[in-house]
Amino acid sequence: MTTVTAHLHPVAAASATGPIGLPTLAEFHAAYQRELAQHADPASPSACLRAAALASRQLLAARWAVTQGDDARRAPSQRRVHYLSMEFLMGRALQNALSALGIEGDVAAAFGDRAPALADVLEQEPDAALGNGGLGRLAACFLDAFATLGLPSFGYGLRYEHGMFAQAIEAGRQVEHPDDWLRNGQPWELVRPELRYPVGFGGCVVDADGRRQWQPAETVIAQAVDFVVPGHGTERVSTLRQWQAQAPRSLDFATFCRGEHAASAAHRHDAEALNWVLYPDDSTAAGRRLRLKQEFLLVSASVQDLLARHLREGGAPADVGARNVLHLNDTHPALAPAELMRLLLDEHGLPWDEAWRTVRDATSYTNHTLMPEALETWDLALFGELLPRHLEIVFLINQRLLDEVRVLHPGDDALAARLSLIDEGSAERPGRRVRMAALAIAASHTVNGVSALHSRLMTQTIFADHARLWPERFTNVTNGVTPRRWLMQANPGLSALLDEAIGRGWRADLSQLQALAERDGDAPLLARLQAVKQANKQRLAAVIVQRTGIVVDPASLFDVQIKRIHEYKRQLLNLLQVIARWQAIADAPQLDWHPRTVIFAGKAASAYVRAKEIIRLIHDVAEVVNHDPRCRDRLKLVFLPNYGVSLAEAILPAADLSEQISTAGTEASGTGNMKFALNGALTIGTWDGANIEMAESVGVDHLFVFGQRAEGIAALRAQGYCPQDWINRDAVLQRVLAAIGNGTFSGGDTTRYQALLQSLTDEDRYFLMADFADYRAAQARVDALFRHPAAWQASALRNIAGMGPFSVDRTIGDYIRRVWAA
Ligand code: 26Q
Repeated sequence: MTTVTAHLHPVAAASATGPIGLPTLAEFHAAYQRELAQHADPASPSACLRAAALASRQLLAARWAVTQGDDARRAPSQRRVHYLSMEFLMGRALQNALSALGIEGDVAAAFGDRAPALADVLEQEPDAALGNGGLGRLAACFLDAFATLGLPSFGYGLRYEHGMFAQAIEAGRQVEHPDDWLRNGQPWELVRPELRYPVGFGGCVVDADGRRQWQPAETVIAQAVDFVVPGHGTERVSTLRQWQAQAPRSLDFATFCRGEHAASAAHRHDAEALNWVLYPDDSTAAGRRLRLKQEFLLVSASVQDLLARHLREGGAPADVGARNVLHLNDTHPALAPAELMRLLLDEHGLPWDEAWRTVRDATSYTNHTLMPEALETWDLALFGELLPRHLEIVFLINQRLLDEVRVLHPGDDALAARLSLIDEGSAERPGRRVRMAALAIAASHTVNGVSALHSRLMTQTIFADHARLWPERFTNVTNGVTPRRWLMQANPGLSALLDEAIGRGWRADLSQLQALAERDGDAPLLARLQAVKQANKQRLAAVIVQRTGIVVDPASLFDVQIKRIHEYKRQLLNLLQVIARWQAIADAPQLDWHPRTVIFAGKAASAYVRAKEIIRLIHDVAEVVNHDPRCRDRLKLVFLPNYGVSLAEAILPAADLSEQISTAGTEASGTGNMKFALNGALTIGTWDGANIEMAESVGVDHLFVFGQRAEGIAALRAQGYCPQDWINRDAVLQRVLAAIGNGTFSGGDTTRYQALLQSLTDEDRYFLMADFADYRAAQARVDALFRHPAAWQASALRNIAGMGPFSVDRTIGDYIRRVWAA
């Protein structure tokens, strides 16, 4: 029995933000001054940013060395966690580093008189946005917990030169611009010249000395670039190691000397292209090929690195699993167990069964989505061309798997076909494909979903056959978020209030928030909670006018939906409700409407036409509503462009209402829902993902729950759902759809939203029509409660109080107990 245990430093509550010691601050200043002196314009915010980042990095590097030494000497039973992810959405690093070093306050003071304000310096830093959304931000929160809990660990990712695209809005439409986050250099990065691994592609497999040997046709070098992740209230750090592909030779010297300068470096272009962008559009064959190569680059370099470290520390190849965890953040790194098999079989000569046991001891996998179309598969021909030895290994794993199935379920060929790692193709989708989730499950000792509902549905739907075959493999670990970034740093006003009310210990033990629950009759506390919210809303109002030109009333109810734009997340349902509200106000402006500001932010995938139409419709509706004199200030509609980690930090503390309205059974967990509630927003939401567990923790009366539940949705689907029936019964809904259709929001153009409308009236895949009336009823309850500020704030306080279980520290504790110690 092996274990993973965090060091679980008894975090002195006060040390989380307080100075860890004078030497740290003095060292920081010395390093800071040295860096600044080298700058042409030392008073500029960008010079201060660079100097502060380099000075912080220097202090963190010292902690890194100590942590590495401690980890190498860890107890024999303790496993090191390797978290493989194609995405890490780290956001900015400086404020987090200063706060972890315990010198944020001192640095702010020191910056004040001589240089720009610290806040202006922090604003200079570009987000590290090497991810798309929830899955990538979860990985970043995990690193924070790894470091804070003192868990021996590495995050492994790719160093994309262009992360998530920057979103601009032109004439109401999303326009994508490349994200040039490295343009001013990256002071946080530590290149590790000694850590370089060859990664092969293509070629053939031969027999040599009784072993299979892969002879790749092409090799690139994976160069390690480290990013130190500081822990809070501890001197422990974790490491995010990102791979940069390089050509094995800088240039072909003979070609260069012949004067063919471009040709002499052509191979460099091919190698470096692997790092250009996050998620190349996979609608083209060239894009898919690049994506598969990226996945293998991540996997191969990471597995070589962990194996080398394991051997260096004196481990035997067959003990890799006893000493190491190889965790797959969704299936994107699912080639890792195949690569570890290859190394153990072909390089270390382990027999198959021993190698397979070792791999399965090490590997675990998290699924993040039930959408069948998001389940990754690879064309078998492409797979075999790029990774011939890995395809052989996949076939061998499959053979043994199917033998096991035939013994347990003789004659059930249909079951065997469903469980196979290979999809044999169908009339609609011809061609054989490798099923990455099936590979990940076969290679893992434990597979988890990310909320209770999601984990249950996972074993009842997409992985039902696997769960019958291997029920003991499946478990749940509900997501969580880091209170350090999402409360302490994003919301200093609320943090200070909490410190006074319940002490400072919540940073390291979020369950302490529970002490607030009994205080919901404490009028002075509720008044201060409201004052903090009001100040945050004022700050956001300034951001809104600066970025959109729209003036909003900070006294209005801030109703916020921020997340990727996706049909299942139902931003469109929210917008339909906004239109209905506008129509009602226009009908009877004399009534006592409580002012509302509806705020959206989020990016649409560049090839996702329907999601882009929704962004355009939001802008078209805003144009009409925001200029309707009958509305005056009772309704404002805002779309904040370029949503990302930093914008979320500005928005979340200012929200009154959090929109979590996905079709029940579609949102695996959600993590924004937790961040909102932690910042004192009330949730309007469906019985979906982690909303359910939040309701259970907070008390269901303190959320506005509406809509069909997952079982109801499944029943509607089974009956043959007909959206038109729901429309026919609802005059408000008819009027809303009519307004969109008759060009009210498109200058009389009746074609612009025809396809979008038709998707609602014909198929309505996400059941907006079925949930519309109940959603409006829930919104009416929101309006009613908001008229009673004390009651609203009491509910807000209860929401904060119930967020203890949604700390990422609890999540990682669960992984340690349920997944990584197995
Ligand atoms: C699939 C096939 C081929 C290429 C890429 C993909 C792909 C890429 C990214 C599939 C899925 C993703 C991202 C999924 C994701 O972000 N899921 C979110 O994960 C969060 C953390 O667990 C949850 O809170 C969200 O509910 C879930 O949507």
